Amino acid sequence: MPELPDDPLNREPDIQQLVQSFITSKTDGYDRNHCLHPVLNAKTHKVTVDGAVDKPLELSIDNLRDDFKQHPVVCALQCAGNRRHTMRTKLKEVNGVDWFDGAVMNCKWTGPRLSDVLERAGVSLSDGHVAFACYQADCQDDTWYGASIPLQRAMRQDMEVILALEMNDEPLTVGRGYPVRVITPGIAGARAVKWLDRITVQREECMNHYMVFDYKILPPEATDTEKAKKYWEKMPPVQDMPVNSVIGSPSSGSAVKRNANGTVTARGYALPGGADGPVVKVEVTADGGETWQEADLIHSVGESQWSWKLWVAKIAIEPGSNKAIYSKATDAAGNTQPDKSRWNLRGVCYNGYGDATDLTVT
Ligand SMILES: Nc1nc2c(c(=O)[nH]1)N[C@H]1C(S)=C(S)[C@@H](COP(=O)(O)O)O[C@H]1N2
Ligand SMILES: [Mo]
Repeated sequence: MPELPDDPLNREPDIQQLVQSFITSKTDGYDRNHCLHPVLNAKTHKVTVDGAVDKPLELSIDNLRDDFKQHPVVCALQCAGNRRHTMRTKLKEVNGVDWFDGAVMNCKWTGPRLSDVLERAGVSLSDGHVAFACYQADCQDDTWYGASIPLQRAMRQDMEVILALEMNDEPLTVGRGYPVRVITPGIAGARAVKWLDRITVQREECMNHYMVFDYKILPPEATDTEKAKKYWEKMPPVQDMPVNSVIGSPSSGSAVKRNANGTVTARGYALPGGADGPVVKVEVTADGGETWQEADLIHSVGESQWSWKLWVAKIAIEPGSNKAIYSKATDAAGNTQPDKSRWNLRGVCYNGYGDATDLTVT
């Protein structure tokens, strides 16, 4: 039996470790939970497909594996709160788990395409949403967990939304949503519902707490919980994540020894915006943005428009204290990171330049 936590498990890996490997192993990924892990039986578990469909389905895990083509997708999965720490320290205090830069992983997921499953059920709406639910555990702010994505995104084969049965060619672990979870490439992790038990085609967005009262970019006027109240139901839920990059090493505040040619080696990851991948360029600067140098993108087997790019750069820096390196990614559609992104109360979708500050270079 795997060890089960007493509180919803929220943790992120060491960032230096995380950027060592293109594929994140099952022990290196972050964990984000609003509930305790339910331990489900794959032999009896069922996923209901209902709502605006001609033929509602009740699919076992065997059905999902044997009755549909299995589709692999390598993609980044990230919490919308990734990098919240940078927003709260660089801009202003925010509410939420204090994620640093490690609430993201890049894995290979395999399972049937959502579009194939929906086609079998016969979708009778042209515009609407596909809601995903897990009724298997009580959440901290709701009795179930749920999310939805636009129906048109769900129906597009090339958007590669899948019902994952495997991660990195092994059955999901309990923590990753065993026996089945949604994987929504390009879209915030909050929509990648674990321990999935229901898929509903509907006109409205999902009304779960985590869809309506969380994971939204509130306007800057929403400066506290009270002032936020009137905005929650007006603002759209986060779907596509923004282009991003971080510096995994050196870490801020560390002492760095220069290479023989007077350069410092920086490494990190870069993420494309939503469906606009892949990342095509990462630039770094050691003079506060006066000059930018292109980093080397590390090509890896299995990379896709949805995966992250690991990068490495050797950048010239004079010895001294209080040195800083910044990174900036650009994706195939030309989206590029701003210096700092806009403050919002819940600290979601921070995508200002990646940084390694307060370096002592010798
Ligand atoms: N059923 C369920 N699914 C869930 C969650 C949850 O609490 N319960 N958390 C969501 C959030 S906010 C994120 S970021 C991802 C995290 O996935 P991971 O724990 O595999 O990293 O799962 C999503 N799916
Ligand atoms: Mo999340």
